[in-house]
Amino acid sequence: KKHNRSIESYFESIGAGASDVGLSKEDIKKAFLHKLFYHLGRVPALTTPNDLYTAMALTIRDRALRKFVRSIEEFTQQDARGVAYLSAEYLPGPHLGNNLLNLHIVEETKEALAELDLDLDEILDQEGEPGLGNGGLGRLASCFMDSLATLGIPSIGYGIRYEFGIFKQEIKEGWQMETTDKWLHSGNPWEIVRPEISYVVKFGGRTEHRTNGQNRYEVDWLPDSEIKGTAYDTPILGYQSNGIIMRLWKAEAVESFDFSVYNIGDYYRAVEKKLRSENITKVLYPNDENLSGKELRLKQQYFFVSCSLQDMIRLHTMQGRKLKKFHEKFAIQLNDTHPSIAVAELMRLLVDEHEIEWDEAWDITRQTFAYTNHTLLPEALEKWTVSLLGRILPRHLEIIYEINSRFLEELRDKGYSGDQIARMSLIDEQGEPSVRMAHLATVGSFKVNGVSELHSRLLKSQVLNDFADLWPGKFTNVTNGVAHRRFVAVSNPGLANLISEKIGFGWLTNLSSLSELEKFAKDEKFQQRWRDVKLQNKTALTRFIEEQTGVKVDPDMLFDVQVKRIHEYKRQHLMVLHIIDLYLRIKDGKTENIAPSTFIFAGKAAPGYFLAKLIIRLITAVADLVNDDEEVNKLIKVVFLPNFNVKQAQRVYPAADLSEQISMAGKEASGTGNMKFALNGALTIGTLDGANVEIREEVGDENFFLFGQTTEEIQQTRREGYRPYQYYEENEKIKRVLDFLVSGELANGDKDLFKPLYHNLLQQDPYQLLKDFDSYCAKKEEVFKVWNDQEEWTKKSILNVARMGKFSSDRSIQDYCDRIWQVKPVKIQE
Ligand code: B1H
Repeated sequence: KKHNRSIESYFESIGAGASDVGLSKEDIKKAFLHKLFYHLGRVPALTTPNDLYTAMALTIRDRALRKFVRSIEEFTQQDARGVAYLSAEYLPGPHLGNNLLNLHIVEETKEALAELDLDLDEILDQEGEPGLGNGGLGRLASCFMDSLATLGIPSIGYGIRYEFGIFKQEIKEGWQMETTDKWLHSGNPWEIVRPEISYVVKFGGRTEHRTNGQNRYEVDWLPDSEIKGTAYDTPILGYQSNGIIMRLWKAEAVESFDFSVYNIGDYYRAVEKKLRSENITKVLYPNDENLSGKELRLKQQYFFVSCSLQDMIRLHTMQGRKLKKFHEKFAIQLNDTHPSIAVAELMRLLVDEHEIEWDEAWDITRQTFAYTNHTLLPEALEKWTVSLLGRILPRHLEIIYEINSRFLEELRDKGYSGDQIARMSLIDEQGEPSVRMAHLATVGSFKVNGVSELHSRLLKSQVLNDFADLWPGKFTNVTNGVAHRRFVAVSNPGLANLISEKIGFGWLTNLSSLSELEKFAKDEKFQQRWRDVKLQNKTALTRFIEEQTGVKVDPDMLFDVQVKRIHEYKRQHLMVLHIIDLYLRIKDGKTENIAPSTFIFAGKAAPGYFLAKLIIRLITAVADLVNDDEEVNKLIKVVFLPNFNVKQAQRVYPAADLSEQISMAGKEASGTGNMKFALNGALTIGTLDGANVEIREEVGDENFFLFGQTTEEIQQTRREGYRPYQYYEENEKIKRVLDFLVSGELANGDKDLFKPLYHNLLQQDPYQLLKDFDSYCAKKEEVFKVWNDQEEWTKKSILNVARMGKFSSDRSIQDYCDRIWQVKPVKIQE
């Protein structure tokens, strides 16, 4: 209490008291004009849209900081156990709208701007977004930041401040083209650079081993280069709570100039070194679940991990705490294996730099880390060749060998066979020797989790089964969730208001209370309003689609949407095959039972992933064919929206009627788009994959369009020797659709263009599209039937929303706290 008063008076004394960062309309207006003038040197008549946005962002940032500083204060004062989330990717999306909601000042801000003849929506639309991630994994990290802040968990998110995030996607003549994402070009009002928080990170060179005077074995690492990492902090506010930091590291040269070179007059070579250092955080690898083993990527991973661990050690020891109690202060969550070199780095810091004995250091390390696995795809499991790792991180390779030799010794003592030991080793000796990062993360962690029930089960029975047998208690599940405040309250205000009007605001902090909507599911008046909201959202999306693609679509049609990264396992092309089937039916005049539909796709393909890019080309080819055909376009239209990102996602989910979650069972670890759609009232057509399984369990089988083989059936099919060609031969519909791909009717007569896809499906069909095709088409017929009964559809839509309470990331974070971190919220008295 006393402390609290003193901090309040401190705030008053520096002009940051409650009245200085007031939240009334008048306060906001005054502060906004102040920012415009003193920060940007503008008067209202001469501002650009970016000036207006920046001034408003800074106004809100002040108010955010005021809250946020209180939580940092309190976390430190209470010496609470905290969480460090290590993630190579974040996708926060635009900050302004979310912060307005969190501060509860949407209306005040709108009015303040209206008095200045300005429109809040236009200002919100100015904001770009930090595209510092590829897809679901990066967005999950940001949903978790939102929930950590809202729940008041002492925590910090560490990552990389890529200068260029995920590429911008444009469509040229139907093909994906990549251009650089210049997200920092108009400045970034949300981040605060901390030049005094910086660390040196070493690379390369060699090690020297010796025994010192006290008979202690010591290792020196003599690197051949050093790079400095500087902290850039972005405050992440919680809903009606304080906030946490997302701390991103930027690489710089230790010295801006190499003076020895500079002095002899070779200015350019001196600058070159600086440029080379900055390369490390230059650009995000756009590979999503398809790794390329590049040296620069390993450097990125080590760079941010080393900065983060050094920072945690500083925070921990700053207040006189013992390093040996590090694990009591921090739980470190590894977001996939991307930061898993942290296991070796913490060992190095403890043993080499802080002279803690190996065994004790290993105990500390294993009580600190927990590892989340996000994929079972073999091509996404990280491996670094011993030769590359040894060249970039010679000391870490030694430490990994030491961890491994002790681990394998343990297995030998337990009587494990040579085969088993080879399978479990941290080093893969088949082919070029390489380090299995998932094994390093598993051995170095006290908990390992998957991201949905199904995925966690498969993790234990497939990829990490030997480890699950050895340490059954180590494995657990935390089903993903989403920031429902961003993805419903901010992005779908129409629906949010309707919900709040009926059941109050409790759902914003306790999503389960959505269940109170169940009793309105059959209420005709409520249903009508539910549909009105959806129609409004669809109308808004219609305008956006026309603006972006030139295609006019009708908001009364069924909006059938698949938005996510383009990948064969996600089977965008299964949806395309069905659209081609519809097209052919319409051309045959067999239009009965087809509900007028607009098929909407969006998503990026990894730049080097040929088939994924060809799938985009196929979608645009089908779009051109369908949309230009008078006979067809009254019944169906096809849209590919370029450059899917968080901002666009916030427009798309609220406008969807049907959510496509059609990956081959066993491949999608969780999916989180599935949750965002259902929370916005879309019904799902999906396989029993990832979190679809749990969504269906929650919303009820009768409110979910299930199709396709189960994971077990997929495996059975493969064991029996799947021959896709047989389906082509025996199923006329499949034959017709596939032949159409190479008929020349697509892409202006080009018969060869889609041959690679055609052959892929006929010869391998690794994701069993042909096997699931009939089941998918049949389910689509059912979709059309239900759609034609709007009351039935609306009832299902309401019930979907009412039963989605489980899928808030607040619940996921609570699960992490209870099952993994053993961390409790810190109460902040205002
Ligand atoms: C997911 C990735 C991923 N799983 C490597 N794995 C990457 C792997 O740049 N890389 O090298 C980037 C991303 N991403 C996704 O994680 C899963 O596919 C989704 O099913 C899941 O919902 C999401 C969050 O858990």
